[in-house]
Amino acid sequence: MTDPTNPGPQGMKEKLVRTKERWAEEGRLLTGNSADPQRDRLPPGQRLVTDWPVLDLGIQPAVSETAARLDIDGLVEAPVSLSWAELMALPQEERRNDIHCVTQWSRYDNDWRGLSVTDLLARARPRPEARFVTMESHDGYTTNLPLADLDRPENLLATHWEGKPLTRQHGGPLRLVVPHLYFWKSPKWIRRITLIAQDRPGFWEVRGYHDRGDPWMEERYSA
Ligand SMILES: Nc1nc2c(c(=O)[nH]1)N[C@H]1C(S)=C(S)[C@@H](COP(=O)(O)O)O[C@H]1N2
Ligand SMILES: [Mo]
Repeated sequence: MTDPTNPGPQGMKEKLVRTKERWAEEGRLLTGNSADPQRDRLPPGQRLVTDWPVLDLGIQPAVSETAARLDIDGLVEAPVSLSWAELMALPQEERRNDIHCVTQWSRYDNDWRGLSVTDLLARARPRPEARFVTMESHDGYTTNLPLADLDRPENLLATHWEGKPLTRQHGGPLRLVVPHLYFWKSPKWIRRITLIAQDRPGFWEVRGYHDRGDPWMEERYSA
């Protein structure tokens, strides 16, 4: 059930959120299988799409370039707070990866351009007690990760998709992409990454979704 301490942003589509909450309660789409990411490209219970579905809380904030900042704070030696211009002056990197959404669709070979997550984290100098992150977006969405799942070379703070600036509906101007976990762990319109010592579940994690969300283990829902 919805955690009253995490009611979610105002203006979200309550019915849609309630439906996804019910899926978690019912364990919908669970196959009970796991798979080996080295051998099976498609995780259990997923089906391949070639379009790119849009999923969010129904709030798609228009984030101007003056509003588009990124902060990395919390348990760090050197908090990072970068304007859009400062972010754009950093080296750009490319990644190609697959997307796996918990609502069952997967999409192969997405080409991204953006900023290295590992470089930005290194710049912030995490303190030894930092073990998790909580992330905030401009629509009020939050999600959490173990720091080790964020600090991986394949992750990207994406500004471009297939050579074009990331559209507003897909989280432009800046979104995180964490391809080894279900896509709800990849916040669109990202604003802040806070390093913390103890895990703090986010929007979907308090609504029955798994804390980690590994698609190969079919970690759709919490037990
Ligand atoms: N800020 C924000 N990020 C978000 C969401 C959201 O509602 N708000 N939804 C998540 C979910 S459930 C999915 S599946 C993906 C969808 O990204 P897409 O719309 O680009 O396919 O974004 C994730 N990141
Ligand atoms: Mo999702």
